[in-house]
Amino acid sequence: MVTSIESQLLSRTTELRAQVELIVNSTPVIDVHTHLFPPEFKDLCLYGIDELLTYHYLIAETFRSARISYDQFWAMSKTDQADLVWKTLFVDNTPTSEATQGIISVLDVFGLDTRATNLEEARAFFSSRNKAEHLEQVFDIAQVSGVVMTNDPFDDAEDQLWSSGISVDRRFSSSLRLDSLVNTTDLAVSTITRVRAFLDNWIQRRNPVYIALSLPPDFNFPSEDARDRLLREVILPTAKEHRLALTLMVGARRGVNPQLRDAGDALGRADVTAIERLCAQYPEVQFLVTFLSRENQHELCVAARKFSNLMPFGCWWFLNNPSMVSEITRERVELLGQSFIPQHSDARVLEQLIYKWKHARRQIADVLYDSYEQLLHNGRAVTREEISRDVSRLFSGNFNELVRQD
Ligand code: RAT
Ligand code: ZN
Repeated sequence: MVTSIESQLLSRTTELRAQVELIVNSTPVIDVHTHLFPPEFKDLCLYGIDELLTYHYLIAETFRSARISYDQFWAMSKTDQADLVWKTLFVDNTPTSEATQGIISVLDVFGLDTRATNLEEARAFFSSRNKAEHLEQVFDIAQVSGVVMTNDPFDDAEDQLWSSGISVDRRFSSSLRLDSLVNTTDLAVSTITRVRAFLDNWIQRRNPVYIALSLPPDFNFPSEDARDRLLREVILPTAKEHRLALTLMVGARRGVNPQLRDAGDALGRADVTAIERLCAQYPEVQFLVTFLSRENQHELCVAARKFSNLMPFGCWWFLNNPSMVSEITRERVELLGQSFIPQHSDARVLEQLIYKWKHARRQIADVLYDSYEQLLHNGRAVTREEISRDVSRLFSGNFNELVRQD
């Protein structure tokens, strides 16, 4: 029986909201930027309550309330650090920040006591888990179909694991992260040639889905510095030759407080026109771009309207809070329709996939509902199939199209 389009239209707002929530919560997502590794990477694969609580986002927050020196904290074992984070942020204070709410979401999903006074129960639960089964369950709960790792070709620990002949879980794609190259290489001409050969070889062996680089707020293009030369002579030609997209993450101010170690980075407003010039000069390269400063978000949307090889993605790091995700996703929907990638998790610990995607989906569903409701108000109702098509495009279609290498 053929049903008429009229009968499929979601013209009642209660039904529309229910369908948007159902579709957003059940559509699998490709997580386009994480720091996760599969179990085959042994100690690099982080999971469990101690890793969750010693996440650098939570360490920074702990120092705001606990009376402890940096030296004392770093001298503690991971278990003791986790105990201190729990006591400080979850027992002595109410966990209202996004990073603390994330822990609550994870404990809750596994039926663990979110008001516990210590970590005994949570530790017993996570250590009883079979790693492989746990991974399946986490991917299933988070509705994540694949994740992109962050792979440093100059990291010895990673290199040893790759070279030991492991076969990597197919849901984990590699990416070629070049921060350490840009920060350390001396730029003799011979080095440029050698670096290109090294990268060609790495790409052939590890098959990354893109090349990535994080950049400071003062990033400019063109410019007279060594980074510019690396971009022009190594990174962009390599991206072109291997038909790989270039992911640029702009606005990180590294080591603002080195005593905080990984938690010591901050952000700064950057210049979006540098990205416009890159997109204009390299029209054959696809650029996936995210900015860390809230102030750059609207400019990035406008730049993306001008360059179809520019794909805005994610609400990165300090922007991965409900209020920011809501605001940024709204301006993207209003300026770009469905031609962007709304979020990535940046997860470092496996179970973070659960909360980062649960929280992001809630904001994304709200924004999409509001835009369909507005469309209805303006005279056009949507169907379930149209919502599914839109969400699939946002959650995986745009990325798949961009990294397709045919
Ligand atoms: O969000 C983070 O965990 C940061 O520390 C960074 O890793 C950032 O996401 C990056 O990839 O540089
Ligand atoms: Zn990251």
